[in-house]
Amino acid sequence: MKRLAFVATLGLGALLMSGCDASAAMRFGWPEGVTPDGKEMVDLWTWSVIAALVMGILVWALIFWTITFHRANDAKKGVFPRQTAYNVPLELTYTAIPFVIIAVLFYFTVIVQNNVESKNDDSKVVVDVTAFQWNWKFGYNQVEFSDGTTYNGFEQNGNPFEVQAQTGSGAETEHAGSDEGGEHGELPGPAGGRDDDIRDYLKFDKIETVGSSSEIPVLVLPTGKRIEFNIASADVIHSFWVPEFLFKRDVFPFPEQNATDPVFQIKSIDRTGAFVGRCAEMCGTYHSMMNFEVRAVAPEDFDSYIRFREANPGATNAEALAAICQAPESVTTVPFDTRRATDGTVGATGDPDNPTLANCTKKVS
Ligand SMILES: [Cu+2]
Repeated sequence: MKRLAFVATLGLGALLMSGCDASAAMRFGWPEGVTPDGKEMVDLWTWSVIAALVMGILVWALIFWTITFHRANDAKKGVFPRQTAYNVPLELTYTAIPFVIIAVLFYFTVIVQNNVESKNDDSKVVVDVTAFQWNWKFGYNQVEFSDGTTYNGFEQNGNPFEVQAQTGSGAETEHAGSDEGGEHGELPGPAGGRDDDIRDYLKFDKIETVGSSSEIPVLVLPTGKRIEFNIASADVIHSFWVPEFLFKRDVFPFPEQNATDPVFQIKSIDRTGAFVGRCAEMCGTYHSMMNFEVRAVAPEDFDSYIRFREANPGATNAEALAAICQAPESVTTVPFDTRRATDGTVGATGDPDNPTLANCTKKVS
């Protein structure tokens, strides 16, 4: 008993001294959600784990009680133990209790899921997300500025090859994503054996941010506003995942034929900062390097950002970020280094909680 108490104290001590605060410990390994939905999901997760732990402790206690106090001793050896089968009330009880537990978990899961998946027409920003092997393109389809004015950024539907041909070489780089060529940022090939000319579900916007093998795409979004994402893949199935949103959704090619819902919304992002995004569906060779970054900025900075990009169509995303005093490149992740060499700087390159530029004056266009 003494030894058991010692081991328990040691375990508890290790847990408490490992440096994680109480709220982090209660998330049981999940990141802190930065959206209202994320927080709701953390609560569901926390209570589900607690329910499982209570059940686990009960089962462990029964096991240890049995092996401690009901061991076969000399007096009991060879004696057939007392039989307790066919105790109908007891059997009904332990059938009913798990059923109640499952019903309660199911109830709260459905409530949270419906909340997370809820949509309305009140989005202030509509973003078109295009996933391709192996990067991302983000376009601003609709924006409602803080002063109530709106911006319509939708250009056209179509497949990338057609759009290139129509808009010429200037747009080629913009739409193709990579001016580098390499396998990392190349144009996607035909999908699912279908012809390219029916990829008319892909959307192209006036303001787009495209990742390449040398630059992580940074998607700038405002805090405190409902945001709609319209996701589509140009080739295989990808998955849009921002761990701190605690939400991921598969990105399909041909969403209609695949009977998937490509639209989801988040109610708001509750704080400024940089949040890494990843592809969460095994999509090929460079799947694990298919990262992006969500940069949540104050609404007025977001307005300035969009106006800057609108007024300076030739400017890069990095220049637009610098214009609102944000770090011009991603701070949460870096592009995959194809040289497979490292100088020790691979990983985070800045402070995700404060990715602003020091001593910087905002250029308001
Ligand atoms: Cu992918």
